[in-house]
Amino acid sequence: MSQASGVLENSWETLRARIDARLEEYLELDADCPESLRMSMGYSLLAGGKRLRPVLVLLACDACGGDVEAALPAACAIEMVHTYSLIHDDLPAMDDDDLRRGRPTNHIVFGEAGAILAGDGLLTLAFEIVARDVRPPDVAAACCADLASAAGACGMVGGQVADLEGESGGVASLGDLEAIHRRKTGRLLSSALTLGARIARAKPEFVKLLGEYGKCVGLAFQIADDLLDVVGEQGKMGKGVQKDAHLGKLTYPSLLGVAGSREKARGLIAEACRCIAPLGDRGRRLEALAHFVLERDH
Ligand code: GRG
Repeated sequence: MSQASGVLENSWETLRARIDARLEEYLELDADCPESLRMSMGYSLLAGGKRLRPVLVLLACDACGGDVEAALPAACAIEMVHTYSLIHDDLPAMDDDDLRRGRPTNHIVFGEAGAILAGDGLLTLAFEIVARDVRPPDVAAACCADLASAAGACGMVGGQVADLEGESGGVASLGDLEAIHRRKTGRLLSSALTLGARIARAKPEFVKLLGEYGKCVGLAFQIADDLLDVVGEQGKMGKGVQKDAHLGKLTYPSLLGVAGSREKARGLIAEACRCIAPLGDRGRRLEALAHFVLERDH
């Protein structure tokens, strides 16, 4: 597709295969987990997806000189948190979607209670994995705090609440929109980078720089998501499109237009690349990934 995907193609597929294999292992829960719950968790978690956040964990760890194998538990954990958020976001009480990752949403198949509980199971399993499998214990504790803060009330959950409140007429400006997406999408994406850096035992200034890179890429990712809702194809996206305009949602294209949104996203990607310049050659794949976020078609 492009220069960016060329640099990434092999590593992305290889890393994704490792992530998928480990996710399957983590879902081999013991007999106390009801089969229906395991099925419902697996239905959404193992349904594909780009695996952007776990790939970022592994690339950040590698870019900081760490061992990718050691970062796999945290990579799987963040994908579980992300998948839980998608399951809950699709519920009738929230975005009320019936298509996700190219298949019927979790609540369509398992019912609302089944979907809520699958999300709860994934969220809690994520923290069990980080606490137990990330080593040494002080790094595990720092990673738990990082992930909880990104996913919680001042991060993704807070952003989701602000977004829902905005739907009833509260969101008016670009600043308001950014405040929502910085929390709803940006914090978890940024956490992927800082988790990887922490597991590599990177110096605090590098953890910070990677976190800044993540914030910029996270916002650019959201702008790309808004653009894909306008210009994307449902078949490639694996979910409904043109929904934002239909719901009258405030989005980047509705505020800045399609060209203005692309321009803003390009600026953010350039800023992200400046943040990781101190990594030199080790940061090349993160650089390529930042460009991919804007060029993606799904
Ligand atoms: C329910 C607490 C709670 C939070 C939901 C992230 C989120 C908050 C909702 C998702 C809504 C949405 C479509 C946001 C746009 C950005 C985004 C997170 C898209 C989906 O992520 P991808 O494209 O999906 O990485 P895949 O399926 O590839 O993993």
